[in-house]
Amino acid sequence: MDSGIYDILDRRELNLPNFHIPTTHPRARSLFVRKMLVEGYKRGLVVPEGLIAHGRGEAFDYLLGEATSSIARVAIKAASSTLMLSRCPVISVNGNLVALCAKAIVELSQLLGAKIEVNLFYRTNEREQLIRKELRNFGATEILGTSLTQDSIIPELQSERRRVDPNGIMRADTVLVPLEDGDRTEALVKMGKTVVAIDLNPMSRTARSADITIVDNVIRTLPIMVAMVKKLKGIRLRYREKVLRKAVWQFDNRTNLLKSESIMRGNLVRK
Ligand code: PTJ
Repeated sequence: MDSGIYDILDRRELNLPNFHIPTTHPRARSLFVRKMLVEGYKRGLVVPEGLIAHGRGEAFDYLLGEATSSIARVAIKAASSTLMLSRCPVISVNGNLVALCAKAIVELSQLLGAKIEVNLFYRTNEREQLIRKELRNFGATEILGTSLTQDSIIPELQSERRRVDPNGIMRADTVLVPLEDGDRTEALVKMGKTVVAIDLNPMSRTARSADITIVDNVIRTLPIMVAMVKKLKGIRLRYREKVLRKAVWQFDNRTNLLKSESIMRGNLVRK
């Protein structure tokens, strides 16, 4: 089992109402993920636009073969290493991400000692609180970015995403931005931050502007990242930094994106 969603389907960890698709159905996983998002929408975590964004992601995932490629795994190792080497890593979360991966986000933040900051494109106080509550249910203790009384502004960014926590994204040296819009990634890079993105679209501005882009579905990537960080933490201390630095140094985002595009083109010809 290499992905979180297999886990969920097999162990029925999430007991979603009215999900009657048998696990043997050829598209069971994909339908289950849709159901998770729809439930997230009904609970107020996800915006309607988030369902559309997911549809775009699904199309790219289909071309990718709905599996985490060896190319994505190289990026996951470089991303995990970068986050482990960072002084102040922050995981930025939005509605879709929390509906799909709340448990893995919390586990990853605990393993990395990374802060979690809620940063919404369609920001409302009500959604911020619901997302905060959901993350707390999965064991998160400190969640930044909700009810910002004191905020910092990301320069040159017009959307609601420009308002960030002075002790979170503003202070971070590395920001993990799963499911992102390109504007903020570009702005964060301009501010000198290292940006790690997870995006199924290797041609997006986010994918191209980030320092490390994992071209994969967040629902598969985050549990793999959790396992990767655990594995890297298991390396004897005196060798560990060398291994981490090598994974970062060997990684080239442009080459990695081209390889992901090539997987998609190959599948397109075969399908
Ligand atoms: O919760 P909010 O208010 O912050 O809003 C979140 C959305 C997703 C609506 C907002 O960030 C948005 O509009 O995103 P975009 O600009 O549509 O970008 C979403 C990107 O994520 C696209 O490139 C999709 O291909 C990609 N994507 C969608 N679903 C997934 C994904 N990438 C990885 N895993 C997914 N499950």
